[in-house]
Amino acid sequence: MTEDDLVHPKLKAWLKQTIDLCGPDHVHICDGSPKEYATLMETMVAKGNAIPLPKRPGSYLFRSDPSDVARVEARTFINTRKQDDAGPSNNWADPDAMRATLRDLYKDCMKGRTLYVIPFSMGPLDSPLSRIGVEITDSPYVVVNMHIMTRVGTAVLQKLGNAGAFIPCLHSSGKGAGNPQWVCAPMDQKYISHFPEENVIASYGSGYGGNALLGKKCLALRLASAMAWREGWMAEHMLLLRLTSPEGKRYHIGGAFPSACGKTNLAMITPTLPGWKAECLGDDIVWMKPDADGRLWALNPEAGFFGVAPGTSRATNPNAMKTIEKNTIFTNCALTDDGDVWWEGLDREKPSHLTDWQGQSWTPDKEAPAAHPNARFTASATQCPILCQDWDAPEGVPLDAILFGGRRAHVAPLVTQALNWDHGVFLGATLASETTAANIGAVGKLRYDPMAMTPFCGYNMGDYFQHWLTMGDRLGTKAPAIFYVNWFRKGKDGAYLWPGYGDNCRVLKWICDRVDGKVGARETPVGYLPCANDLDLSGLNLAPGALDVLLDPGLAERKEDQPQLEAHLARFGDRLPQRLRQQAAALALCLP
Ligand code: OXD
Ligand code: MN
Repeated sequence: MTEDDLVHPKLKAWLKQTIDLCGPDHVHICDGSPKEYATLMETMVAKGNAIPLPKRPGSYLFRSDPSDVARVEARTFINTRKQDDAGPSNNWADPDAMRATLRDLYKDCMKGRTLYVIPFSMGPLDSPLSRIGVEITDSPYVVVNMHIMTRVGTAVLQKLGNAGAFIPCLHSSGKGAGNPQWVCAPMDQKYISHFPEENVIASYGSGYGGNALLGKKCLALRLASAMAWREGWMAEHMLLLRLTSPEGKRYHIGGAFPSACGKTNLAMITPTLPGWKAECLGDDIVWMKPDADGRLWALNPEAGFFGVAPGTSRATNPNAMKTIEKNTIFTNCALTDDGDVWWEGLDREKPSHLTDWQGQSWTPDKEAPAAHPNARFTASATQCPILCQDWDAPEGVPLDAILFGGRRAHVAPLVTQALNWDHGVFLGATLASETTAANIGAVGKLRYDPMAMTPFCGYNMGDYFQHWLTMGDRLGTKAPAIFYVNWFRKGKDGAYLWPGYGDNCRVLKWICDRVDGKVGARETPVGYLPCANDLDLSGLNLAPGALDVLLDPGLAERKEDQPQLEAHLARFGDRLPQRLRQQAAALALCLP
């Protein structure tokens, strides 16, 4: 197919305009076929950009430039006409000024390169919730990743017809000349730019993950969250799983945790409690909409996993390990001498020799890790051995419970049930977590990350809080129950108190039983907490005293957090809903 075969006048016009601006040597309209994927991979292997992995059929390793290894929140912009509409949690730029800056950068940026047109759908093509995007990129690495992460190809163009709505997503790796293996622009020339009032995305200068695979964070979260606000649905940074009890009852659970806090592990959990079965529906993004039955229905708009490799192992996530046995793209992992990938946390023993993520010889005496802490795998959802058969059901699945959670060594108990929807929204709005390597910046610093959406909310977060409250009003008694979990609480010796991973099903069981009103809890100012005997701890050997700490509401510690929490909420000024102010005031009254 060539650009002359395109029948959609707006798409044709946008493509022509982009070709004129970016000046590529060639244009390729992607059909999404396995042949297209194979040809691109062959070309990248021939150029030395992709390393085939003999131990994993159909799999390849890529190494990025050392400056281009994660999302860049500091270079991510929401361009609304009024600054206040982007809100205090986003970088803002005037749309006209941003367009002018980008025009200069994009000018002739694709000289000597091929421009790829990727028609993609977020969500199954037959779902009323789905949205179509078209990404134009000069990066073949982006094309192969989009093949896995979204539904790409001719069927999307057919659905679009000549008048269907699509979101234009323009991406260029940038003009940087330095690294022939991985082109990218210097940091101050990277722009991950969103125009939510026009539904347009423009990304320049980075080839990595969420900066470049524009269906993911840019479309399915930042733009979608703003669309959802306008249209009465929700776009959230959540995993989605189905849990089936020994009696055969199904529960659907969505979980919002910040990046690199274990969403993929929970989404693919292997329950340690006999008789409980888990199935994965998604690990990063959930779109949710109230249906005619009054319940909230949830759908994962992605088609693959872009997971953090370090820490993933047969012990922590055996299902992810099976998912990535073949047909997987690895980025910034280490390479073993016999042609496999390796990362910290994969095995107990470190190999005696590796090639590190920067292509240098590595031995275990080296201080620096062999794999980058934000090294990733890209694999199709269909390779997950516990993928739920309803993962691409056009209507989604009805949601029973929503979890919020983060990494918190102190303060937050193992699990808390919100007292009601407003309180649940308050728990989400005050989610606090220690930062990870998923963003370029400091690691391990505490930050408030409401609903794990700080980097992904495409409009003013005060309005986003109000949207959550409004959705609760709409759902009424059919609203999912809200919980706050923390697998990462540490004891005085700095060791984790809770085993996590498969044993998190013990917490999920309590959650399902709470949904059914079958199990006890005690009411505290921070929510309903299980008493020790409300949790199924059979066969688990917790350290003496661990449970007391895990189930402590942490009121004294919260008192210390209070100034930070108040400052966090105060940032939203007038846009902070009164109902959340009331929640904050009620909590303050209960602290010692
Ligand atoms: C991701 C992230 O890649 O949140 O999912 O950074
Ligand atoms: Mn994420």
